[in-house]
Amino acid sequence: MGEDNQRESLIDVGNNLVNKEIIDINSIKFKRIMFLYNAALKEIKTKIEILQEELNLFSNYEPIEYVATRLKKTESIVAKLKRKKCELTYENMFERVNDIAGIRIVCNFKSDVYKLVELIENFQDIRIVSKKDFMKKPKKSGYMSYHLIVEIPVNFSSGIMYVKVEVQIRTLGMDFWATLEHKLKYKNPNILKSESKNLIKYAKIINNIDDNMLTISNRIEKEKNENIMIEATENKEDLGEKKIFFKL
Ligand code: 0O2
Repeated sequence: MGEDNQRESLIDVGNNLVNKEIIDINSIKFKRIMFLYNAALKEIKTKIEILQEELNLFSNYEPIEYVATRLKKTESIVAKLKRKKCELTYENMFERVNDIAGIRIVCNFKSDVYKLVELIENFQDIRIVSKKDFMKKPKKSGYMSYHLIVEIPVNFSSGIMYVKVEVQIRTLGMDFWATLEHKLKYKNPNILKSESKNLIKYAKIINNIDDNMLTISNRIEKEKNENIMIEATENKEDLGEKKIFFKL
């Protein structure tokens, strides 16, 4: 195949995928679509890792505990389209399934989640499609998290394509609950009502713990800053002969 033909097929990838054709999960077309999402996932993962390193190095701020990425399984894409009562077309796959590429950022404290949202919104090259704050307004199940749908620019030889990625940002506590609830109930909704109630109860307990951990962190930070201020003042008053030490 000549270079021109190869290039043409890439342009094709960009222009002709979003149509009303019925999805064929064994086709090259489907493989190409998943390649686009995977490329977007690599891009956003790198962006978040660079942000994380920058925050650590320049501001001594370490809000991110870990980052995980995943491409949605084929059967889950199809199941989601069916759940949304959509025809199984490529167009619907692009337009109605927002989380084919997903990245999860797990933070220490609730305040870190909001800081991260702000920082991601400030990225110059990405587009914010939508935001859902399930921390302020948890789901009926008890689920808490912050979701952003973003469009990531990916450079291909034929030009730039914007590809959708779902960004889930939450605390360690929220992630612990969501991971277990996902296994116990989310994919298995017919569990006993009493067990659903228990899960909601534990979501609330974890939320309280998250609040308390943040309060402790804020108190420690405040005390540290006060001690630094006292030390600075004492050092200024000290004419160089006497050294005063403070316990941190
Ligand atoms: P999976 O298996 O995790 O991929 P939308 O198109 O945005 O209107 P959607 O996509 O259902 O509708 O959006 P929503 O409600 O923001 O949920 C997106 C994802 O959040 C889900 O993807 C789950 O990963 C997670 N999630 C939402 N609600 C719950 C919940 O109650 N419990 C848990 N554990 N996770 C939840 P999927 O594709 O549904 O599932």
